[in-house]
Amino acid sequence: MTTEIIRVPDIGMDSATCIEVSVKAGDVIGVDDTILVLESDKASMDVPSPVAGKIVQVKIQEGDSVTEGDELIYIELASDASNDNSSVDAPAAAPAVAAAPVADATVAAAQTSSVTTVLVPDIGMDSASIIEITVKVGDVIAEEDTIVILESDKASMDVPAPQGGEVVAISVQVGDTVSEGSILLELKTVDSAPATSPVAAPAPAPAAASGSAIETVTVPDIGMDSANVIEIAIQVGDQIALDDTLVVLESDKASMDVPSPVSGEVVSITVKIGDTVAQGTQLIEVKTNAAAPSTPAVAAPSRAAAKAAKAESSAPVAASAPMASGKAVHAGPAVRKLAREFGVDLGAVPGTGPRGRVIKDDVAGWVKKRLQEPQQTTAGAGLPTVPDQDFARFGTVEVKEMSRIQQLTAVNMVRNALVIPHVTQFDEADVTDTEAFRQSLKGEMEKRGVKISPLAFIVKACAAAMIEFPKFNVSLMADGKHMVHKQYVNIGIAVDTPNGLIVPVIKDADKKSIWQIAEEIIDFAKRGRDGKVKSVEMQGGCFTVSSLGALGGTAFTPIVNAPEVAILGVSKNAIKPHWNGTEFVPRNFTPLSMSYDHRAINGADAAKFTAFIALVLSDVRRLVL
Ligand code: CAO
Repeated sequence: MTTEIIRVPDIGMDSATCIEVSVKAGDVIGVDDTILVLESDKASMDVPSPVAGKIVQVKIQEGDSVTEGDELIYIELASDASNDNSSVDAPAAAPAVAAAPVADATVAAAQTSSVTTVLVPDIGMDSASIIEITVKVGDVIAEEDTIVILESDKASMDVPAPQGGEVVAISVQVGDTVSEGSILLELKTVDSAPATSPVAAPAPAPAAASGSAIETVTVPDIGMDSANVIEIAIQVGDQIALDDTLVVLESDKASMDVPSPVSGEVVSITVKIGDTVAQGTQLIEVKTNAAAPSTPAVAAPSRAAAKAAKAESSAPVAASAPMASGKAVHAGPAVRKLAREFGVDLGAVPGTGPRGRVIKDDVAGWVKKRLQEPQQTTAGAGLPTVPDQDFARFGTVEVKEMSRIQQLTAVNMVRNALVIPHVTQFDEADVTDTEAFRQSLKGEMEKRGVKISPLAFIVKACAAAMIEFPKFNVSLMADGKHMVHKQYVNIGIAVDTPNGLIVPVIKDADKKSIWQIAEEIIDFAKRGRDGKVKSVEMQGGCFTVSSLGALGGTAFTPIVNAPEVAILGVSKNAIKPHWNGTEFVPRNFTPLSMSYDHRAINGADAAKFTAFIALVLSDVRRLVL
C-alpha cells in the first residue's frame, strides 16, 4: 500500500480558512469526495480528493489558515494504479478557483464538486440571527427558494437559494448568529459552476429631508430596485418623532420599516398600500418641529457606502413591526406573504418563534385552528359567543346534549347567515286551479297509494325554474373569482325530523314525474322521521324548498343552504279576494319567500325567477311546455 499526501491545490487566492473538515482518519473516500471546505472573504470552495483510498491522518483542522501546498491528509491509496496521478503530491488536477473574487457571491466556487456551499450573502448589517430554516436535508429546492430567514434588531429578510439543488447538509440552526460569508448549507447541484446571487438586503441610508419647514420624506436606499408599500403606519395630522415608522415596504425578499428622518406633523401622504416604490419615491410631507436645517438628502449611496455608514450609525431600516389588530407584529417577509395569502391578520396570531416572532408554522396552525373552529362552536371565527348563564338561579333546568344534526345545522346556519348576503323576494302563486286539479287526482292517489301534496308541484315548478334560469343553478367558489355552473337539477326539501332539520335531495327533479317526486317526498319524510336518510341522499342539491305550508304563516325568510345560492320558503295557502278586472273573486294563493345569495343573483333575476315559479304553479300545464 502506498501512502500519499494530499496538499492544498491552487485556490486562486493567497490563503483561505478551513471552515469544515469533511473527513476523518479511517474514512474510505473516493475520487472527488470533499476533503475539506475552504473559505476566504470572497468565496468558499470544497477541496475534493484527487485519489481514492483510506485516510490515515488528517493534518488540518477547522479554523486553520492554509495556502497552496499545505498538507491536508495522508491517504493510503486504494490501488497502486492511482499512484501515477501526479496531482497527489502536487495536485495540479485539484480545483483552481477563479482568481477574480465573486462579489456578494453566495455560492462557493468549488467547481470540481457537485456540492455547492451556500453562504450568507451581504446582508447589509454586521450580523443577524437565524430565526427560521425553511428547508431540510433532502429537500430539492429551486433557485430563489427561501432557505433561511435572518433577523437583526433592525430588519428581517429571507435568504433565497442562489441556485437549485438538493440540500445535503445544513450547517446552521435556529438561533445561530451569522454574518456575511457564514456557511448556511450545502446543495448538491447538477451544474457546479459558481453562481452569484446577491440577496436583496435592506441597506441602510437615512431618508432625505429638505431644509424647508415642510419637509419631503422619500424612500431611502432600500437595497433593492423597488418594493411594495404593505402598510402605512401614520396618517395625516399625526405628530411623529424621529425614527417613528412611516411605512412598511416589502419585496419578495425582505420587508422593512421606513423610519422618519424628521419629527413633526404629517401634512400629506403621497403613497398608498400596494404602491411600488423605489429609492427617492416621495412618501410623505412633514411640517417639522425644529427650525434647524435637516439632514441633507442622501444621494443614492452605493450599497458599500451604505454599509459603511451603517457601521457608524444605526440602520434606518427598523424592525419590521406592522400594526395589525392594533398590535405590533414581529414576522419575516415570507410569513407576512403567507398571512396575506390566507387573509390572516398577523396581529391575531401568537408567535412562537424567538422573541415572540410569528413563524410560518404559527400562521399555518392558526388557519388550521380557525378552520376547525366551526365544528366546535356555533359562533363564527372571531365572533363573540353568548356566555353561558346559570339558569338554575331562575328555576329548575336540565342540560341536554344537542343531536348531531342539530349541532351541524347550527354551525351551517351561522356560517350561511354570516357569509351570504341574503335578500328575500316575496311573491304568491294563484294555485286555485292547481289545487282543484290535485284534488281531482284523489281517486288515483288512493289507487296508487301515493299522495301528491302541494310540495310535489312546487318541487317540479322549481326544477323548471332552474332550467329556465340557469343563473340559479350555480355555486360560488371560495376564491371569489369563479362559479360552478351545474348541468343537473337536484332539488333539496327541508324535512323536519325529531332529531332536527334534514335536507334530502330529489335527484334530477326536472326529469321526474310529479308522481315520482311525490313518492320520494313521502319516502324521505318517513325515513327522515326514523333517522334513516343516508348522508349521501342529502348531498348534491342545487336548490332547496322549505315548506311550512302545512303549519301556517304568511311568509318567512329562509337561510340559503350553501353552496346553493337560493332557497324557496313556502307558507300556508290562503283564499283571498282577487280583482280579475271586473270583480273580486276568491282565489287560493300560496305565499312564496325566495331567499337568494346576492353575490350570485341580482334582484331582477330573483323577481323573474319567483314570478316564474308562481306562474307555473298557477297553471301546471306549463310544466309540459
Ligand atoms: N298550504 C296549505 N296546506 C298545505 C300546504 C300549503 N302551502 N302545503 C301542504 N299543505 C297541506 C297538505 O296538503 C297536507 O294536507 P292534506 O293532508 O289535507 O292534503 C298537509 O298540509 C300536510 O302535508 P305534509 O306535511 O304531509 O306534506 P308536504 O309535502 O307538504 O311536506 C315535508 C312534507 C316533509 C316537507 C313536511 O313533512 C315537513 O317536514 N315540513 C317542514 C319543513 C320545515 O321544517 N321547513 C322549515 C325549514 S327551516 O327551519
